[in-house]
Amino acid sequence: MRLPPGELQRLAECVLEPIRFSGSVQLHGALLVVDTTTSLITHASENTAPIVGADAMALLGRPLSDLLDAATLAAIDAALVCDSNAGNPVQAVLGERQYDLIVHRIGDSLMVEFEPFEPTPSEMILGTRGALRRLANVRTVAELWARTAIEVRAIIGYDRVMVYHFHPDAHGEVVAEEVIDELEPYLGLHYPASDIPAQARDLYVTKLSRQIVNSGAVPAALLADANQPTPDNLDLSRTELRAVSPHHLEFMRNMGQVSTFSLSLVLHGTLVGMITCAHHSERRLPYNIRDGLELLANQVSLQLGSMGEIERLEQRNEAQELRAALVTQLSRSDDLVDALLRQHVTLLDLIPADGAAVSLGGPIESLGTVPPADVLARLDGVLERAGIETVLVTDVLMTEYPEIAELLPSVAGLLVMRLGASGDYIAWFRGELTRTVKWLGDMRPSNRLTPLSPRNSFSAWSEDVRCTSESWGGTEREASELARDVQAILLGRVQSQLAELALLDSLTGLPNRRLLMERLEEELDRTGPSDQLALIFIDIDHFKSINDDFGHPAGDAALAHVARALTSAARSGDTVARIGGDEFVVLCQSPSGDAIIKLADRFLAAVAAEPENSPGWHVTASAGVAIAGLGVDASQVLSAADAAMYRAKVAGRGRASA
Ligand code: BLA
Repeated sequence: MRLPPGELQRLAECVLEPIRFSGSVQLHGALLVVDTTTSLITHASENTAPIVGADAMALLGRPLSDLLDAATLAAIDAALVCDSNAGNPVQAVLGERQYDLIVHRIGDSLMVEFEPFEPTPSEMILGTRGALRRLANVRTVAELWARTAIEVRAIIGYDRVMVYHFHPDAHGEVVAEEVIDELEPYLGLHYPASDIPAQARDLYVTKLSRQIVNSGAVPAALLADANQPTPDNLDLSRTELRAVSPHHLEFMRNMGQVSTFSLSLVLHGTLVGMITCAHHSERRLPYNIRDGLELLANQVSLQLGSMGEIERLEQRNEAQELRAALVTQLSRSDDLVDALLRQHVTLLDLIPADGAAVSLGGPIESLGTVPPADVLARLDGVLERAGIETVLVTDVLMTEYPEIAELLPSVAGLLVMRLGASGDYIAWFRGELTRTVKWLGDMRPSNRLTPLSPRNSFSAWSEDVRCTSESWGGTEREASELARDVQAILLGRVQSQLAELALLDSLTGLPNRRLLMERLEEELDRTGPSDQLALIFIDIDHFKSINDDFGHPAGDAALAHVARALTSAARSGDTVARIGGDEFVVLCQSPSGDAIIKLADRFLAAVAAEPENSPGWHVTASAGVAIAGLGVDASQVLSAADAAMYRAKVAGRGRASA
């Protein structure tokens, strides 16, 4: 999709903000950092007094045991042994107040976050369990998205719960939403990639949920003990309380969001979407519920993954069946272009498009709406000059290949497979698909204070997307496999043509000596020596004198005349062959000795008939007949027929002898 104005600058600059090192925390909890080698507090958030009842400056340099009793310290140690967050939260009591401590270690630092304890409502726990079960029964991606929004809002009851899906170009879309009636719906709206910059997405792959309690609050800075690294050196990636980017807080305020809770949808290490819950006033969820919802989001991600995989496999199977049907058509047809364009399954069934064209040696033929013939004739040359070796696939021809688009003004989507250097190709064409994309907020620069500011207003804003076709969505894989099949079939045809040429006489098109001998051997194998099988050996009388008197072209014409005469006199089942020079042989099934001589006479009479167009020359021939008797092989039968023919010549030519 075309980028909104200023988006490149935002994409380049928003990613530079070091959000993991924000050096401050949100006000609803406090963070202490402890050096694990000395057990002394090295850093404290400046809001420890209201949260834990001790001044941050007073805590710096003190042991953690000044604040927590031995049992709590032992529970922290035990929690740290667990993988990931399994040991969290650790329960602690300070004076009258109870806390969830969320602990993790990073290098030599122990991070201890204090969240004032709030009991987890039992309906939230039951709701989460029920949701996990119900979501497991959902079968389609769209239903899963919708159900997720319904379930999450039923559990935590924020004003608005949205499911985002990230498109391959990183821009996002609200694909499901549950929202209170008073608010404008955002379902179906798209938003630019820079709304959630790349470094934030990287972080969300490992930190699977975030709670932002008050977008209007100024965060509490971290303070460092003397000689300790400054707080902006602390990696807060895994903390719950990390203060988020001021750009994002401004975004939230502009949207009217005071608090949010977001969950990552991660598939194979990639953030594919998010679930974001927003509320118009301060809200805070107990750690146990946040953790439970992370499990729910994980289940949704796994389900999305397997549904996507099933969908891909089904599409692939369907495409493979269509391709197999096309290949069967190709292998059964003499005319490959006909098999691709005009039979039961066509190129447009394999890959839907407005039109398809095929150039395979002969004239370029097409189906559906395609550019004019003279343009199709130039297409391969244009691709060659554009440096396209085999495949071109685009759904924005005008933007990606302006020089090719000039030739094809009505085409927005083009998929071409070039078939070698021959100029042949298979192409699919798609026209423009005018779509309206609805954006979350006006994308024009006037809707931002500066290019790096979030948008001021988020009301739906429509933009027409031009010059794009429907996406080819990976169909080039089918196209390239089909191209490979077509090339293999073409190669096979050329090879069998060559093999056929080796068995046919090039002047007359009759079987040559090799093919005759093969047939004779086959017949002998099939029937065994038999007086039913005969060879008639026919030799033109005084052939040399035709060449001498009328020239070689007349000699060739005489041979062609003899071939025609013998073929027309032959009965069905007889094989007429030219075995060399002026020698012809007819292999035939013969009822008896007398009948075969009669048959030979019939051939000689056909040869002696006046040739077409009275060329001036006239031919006669002599024939010898041999029967494939007992115990003879193919070459013996041929020699016997040759010898008989010789006897006929000696006896005065123009006759047949046995
Ligand atoms: C983060 N931006 C985010 C987050 C969301 C959005 C959901 C993640 C917050 C979280 O996980 O809790 C965007 N929120 C939305 C969108 C909707 C919504 C699209 O409710 C739609 C309805 N943001 C900007 C600009 C910049 C920017 C111009 O608009 C940068 C100059 C930055 N957004 C930005 C940053 C973060 C962010 C840096 C990370 C916040 C953090 O985790 O520190």
